[in-house]
Amino acid sequence: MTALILNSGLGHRMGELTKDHPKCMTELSRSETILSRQLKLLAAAEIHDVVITTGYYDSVLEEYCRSLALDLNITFVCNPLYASTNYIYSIYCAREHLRDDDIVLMHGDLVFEEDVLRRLLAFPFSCMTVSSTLPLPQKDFKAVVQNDRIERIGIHYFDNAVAAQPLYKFRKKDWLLWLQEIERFCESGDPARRSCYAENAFNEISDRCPLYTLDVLDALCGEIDTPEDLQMIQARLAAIREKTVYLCFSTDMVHSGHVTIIQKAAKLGRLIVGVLTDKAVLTYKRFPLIPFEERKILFENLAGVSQVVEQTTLSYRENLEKLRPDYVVHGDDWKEGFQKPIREEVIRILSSYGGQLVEFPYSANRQLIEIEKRARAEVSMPDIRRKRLKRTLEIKGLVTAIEAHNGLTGLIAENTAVIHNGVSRQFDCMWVSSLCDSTAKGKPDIELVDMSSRFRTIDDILDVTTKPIIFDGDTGGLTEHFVYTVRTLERMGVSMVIIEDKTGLKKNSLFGAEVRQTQAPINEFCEKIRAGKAAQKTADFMICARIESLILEQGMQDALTRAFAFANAGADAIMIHSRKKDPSEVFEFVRAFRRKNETTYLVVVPTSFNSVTEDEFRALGVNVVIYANHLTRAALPAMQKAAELILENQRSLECDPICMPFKEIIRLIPEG
Ligand code: SPV
Ligand code: MG
Repeated sequence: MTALILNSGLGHRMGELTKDHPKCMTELSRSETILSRQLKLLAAAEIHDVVITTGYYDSVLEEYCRSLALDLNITFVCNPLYASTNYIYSIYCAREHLRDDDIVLMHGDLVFEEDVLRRLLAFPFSCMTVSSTLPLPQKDFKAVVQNDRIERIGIHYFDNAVAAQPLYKFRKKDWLLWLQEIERFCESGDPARRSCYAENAFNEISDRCPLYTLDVLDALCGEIDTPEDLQMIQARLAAIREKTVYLCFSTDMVHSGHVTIIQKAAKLGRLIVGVLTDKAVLTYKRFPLIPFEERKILFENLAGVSQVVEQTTLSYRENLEKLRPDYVVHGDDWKEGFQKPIREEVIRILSSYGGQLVEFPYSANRQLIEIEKRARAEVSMPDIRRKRLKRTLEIKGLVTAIEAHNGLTGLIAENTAVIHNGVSRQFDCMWVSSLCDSTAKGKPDIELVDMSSRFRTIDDILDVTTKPIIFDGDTGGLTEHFVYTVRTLERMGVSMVIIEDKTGLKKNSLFGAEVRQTQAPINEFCEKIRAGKAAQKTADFMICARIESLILEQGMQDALTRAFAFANAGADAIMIHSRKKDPSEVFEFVRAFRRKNETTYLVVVPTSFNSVTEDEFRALGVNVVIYANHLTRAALPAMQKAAELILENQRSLECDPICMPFKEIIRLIPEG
């Protein structure tokens, strides 16, 4: 795309203001002229090739452009007959520079909002800016329009006409038609054809040259011909600067793409940046490398940002209702996919008070993908991953875990996110269940799968995920063995091990007292906790004591006595288990425990008492909710069904509808 700016004219109607420089150098404010504004907007829109036709005060103009030191390749073409011809002849003089590209053409006295240029460039066809809301001007351009297509442009047309501004985008093919006609006019030998409007030449070929209207309505897009025009446009620009723009960031790594969108947003008005809190980021994205407070300072110090506020949810609702910005700016990447409902809500809220959503093309370039890959590698390192469970507990109060028993289920735990009723959610961490790990190997949950094999499962999950891990350590085995387990888990980057107060042959708790199981004596189990705590090397690793008194029908008092003893022995967390559908015994335990102990984390596994919501657990003072076996239990019937369908039909066609297409599986498992 090449920009053509026509600056040859005398601008005599401006009086004193153009006494010693061309009109385009008229100041709009202390920091910008008509021309510097145009050039900066072009550079911001990534249009770097500019042709400027000059004449009146040509060397002053050239020197001024150079002094702006913008990242532009400007070609100056002087129209030697500027005093006796019109810009049709200036274009003719510049013709050799205008043959190879699409063209954005503007008069040198035209002032427009950045959004007008953005829309012009995004328009799929050749177009001219018009305004259907402006009254038809007596002396200025009007366009005669038929079905959005322009048939005539000039100052004398009033029928079927709209006010038009000399700002065009031409696709090369269409432009060359007009240019050819301009050449014909200028080479005709008739002086009148060199001093008329270039649009007269367009009118000759408009049937062959499709030019559409881009209706900018009330947006600023106007020429400055007189000091009165200047005053009016200065007032409009001041009003634009008064406008507020809202842009939200969750990122912890600012790159050139962010800087560009900030610059573009700041052009629309006073820019308020919303920074997502850590808690909000955790609802849909990986853990931020930099905490909220630092990310906020980072944005406060970026050029173009006027104010930074916190955004506490992925939904913009709260901040939009409070700030009522004139514009919300976002990349256009949220039109589809996960954030689509968030976008739709933003549009609804904006339209309720007349705000506008401005979307810029989003390009996920290779460099960006590389940065994100490095960030993910960083957050999956053992030292960083391990401490994140504690940090997430501090941030959220209540965290959720879903079971994972191999790399694939790890990826589901890692990547599944939803937006439900405008609220985004994902799991905070993963539970490596003894039941599911054993089941995946076709073995009973009786500590038969040895620790080395369990570590192998953890390793497979660690390999492809970043989220923290809570490990189901069964009974922890002998105290002498448990200390080694603690060190290995800690070294691997696991955040918490849960050991249950059973001894001898452990069976799954969901059998309850139906099978013979023995609870460990309190002292013995306290000793195991103490030894484990003494063995760990970092402050991040946590040991959770799991109490089986309710499972083994030993009563509430026994459960509470054990809980206080285990907490005193150094357990970072207490897990209370129950296999009753009715949650009242768990509630009673949690309430009684919390009355005396407010700090030790409380963990529940609501497989049986599954009607209780996370909010209810949070209100009671529970900190970790583990969905302990649901991926295994959901997968099993689906696999059984597939096997049956193939057997019944003696082919796999009938089984296909319940199978995930391979393309989707490949998407779930990215390469590299
Ligand atoms: C597991 O998931 O292996 C557990 C929880 O220990 S439960 O099956 O409920 O005992
Ligand atoms: Mg278990």
